[in-house]
This record gives sequence, structure tokens and C-alpha cells, in this order.
Amino acid sequence: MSRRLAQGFSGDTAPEGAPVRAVVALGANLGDRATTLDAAVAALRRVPLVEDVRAADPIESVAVTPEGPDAAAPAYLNSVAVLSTRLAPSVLLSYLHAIEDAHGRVRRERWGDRTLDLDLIVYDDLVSDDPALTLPHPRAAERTFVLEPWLSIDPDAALPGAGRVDELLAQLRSGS
Ligand code: A4P
Ligand code: MG
Repeated sequence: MSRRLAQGFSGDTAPEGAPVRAVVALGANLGDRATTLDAAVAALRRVPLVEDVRAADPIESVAVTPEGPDAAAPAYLNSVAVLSTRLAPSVLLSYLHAIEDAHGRVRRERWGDRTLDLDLIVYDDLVSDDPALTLPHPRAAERTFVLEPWLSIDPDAALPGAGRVDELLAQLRSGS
């Protein structure tokens, strides 16, 4: 059963201090994308109370904008990292923002081009509709560029409330 964010996740660390599994999506469509993604994974490995970071080989994808796919925009490199952490989800998100900032992320427009985007896709089986941290990430289930790299490093991956990642990906690929 999914847990709600309000129940016991207000501190800086996970409840009972037990490590939980989290999934982070990485994206870049400006600058030296591959170098940036490598550096972001290295930075994730240095975050306190984060362990066992495993990152997928990056894939290239057409930029998705609010108007739909835009082949004229710079293409993205996307990857996904699976990790174990004792940090509370809001604290983990703060570290993700700090890593984005360290790589020159400028927030001008939603879904705008960016040197680095780090999204928290899942944190254990937590469900949250807080706009500051929505879990699972509300658009993950419809994004091949998230599901494909995730599945490559976790064949049993599942998105709480949406289902198995292999099945979601098959549905997206078949257009259903
Ligand atoms: N926020 C809420 N929930 C989360 C979460 N689970 N993870 C809040 C991360 N952030 C979360 O984020 C905006 C706000 O979302 C933050 O204040 C945070 O507290 P942002 O990173 O500043 O802005 P953004 O990334 O432009 O917005 P958003 O809505 O997160 O966009 P997405 O969904 O990340 O989409 N096309 C390709 N091919 N590949 C991509 O990676 N990425 C995007 C961005 C668009 N098109 C893309 C790709
Ligand atoms: Mg984002």
C-alpha cells in the first residue's frame, strides 16, 4: 500500500532511519550533455546518506515541449539513476536542485532548454500531490525517455499507482 507524504516524512531522514529506494531521472539538452550527466551521477554518489547509485546508459530523445515533440529544439540526453537513501524526500530533492544549480541550470520557462534537469521519479512507494514534490513524478508514466533507461537497470521496476515499467513502455510503444 502506498504511504502518504504527510505520514512521518517531515524530518530530514527517512522514517526509522531505514534506507529506501529512490529513482532519479536525468536530462540535458544544452552544453556537453554526456559530460554533464556523468558529473551529475558522480555528484549523486557524493550526497550524504545516498548509497548504491546505479545509472543507466544515456539515450537520446527529441525534446518534448508543452506543444508536443519539437525536433527543431536541441535533443536531450536522458538517463535514470536508481539509488538507496536515508534522506527524507524533500531533502533529497534539495540536493537534486543544488546539483542542477552547480551545472548552470537557469529556470526561465517551464520545460525550457536546460543544461541539467534532475527529477525525483519515485521515493519508495510514497504518493504525494504536493506541487513542490509530487510523487511519483506525474509525467513519468508517459515518458519513454524515463521508462526505457529505468527498465534497462531494473527489469522489475514499477511505478506506484501506474504499474510495471515494462508494461507501461510496451503500451507507449504500441500507441495504446
Ligand atoms: N516538483 C514537483 N514534483 C517534483 C519531482 N517529483 N521531481 C517541482 C522534481 N521536481 C518536482 O521543476 C519545477 C518544480 O517542480 C520545482 O519547483 C519542483 O519543486 P523545474 O525542474 O524547476 O522545472 P521543469 O523541469 O521545467 O518543470 P517540470 O514540470 O518538472 O518539467 P519536467 O516534467 O521535468 O519536464 N524532453 C525530453 N526529451 N527529455 C526531458 O528530459 N524534460 C522536460 C522537463 C521537458 N521535455 C523533455 C525533458
Ligand atoms: Mg524538472
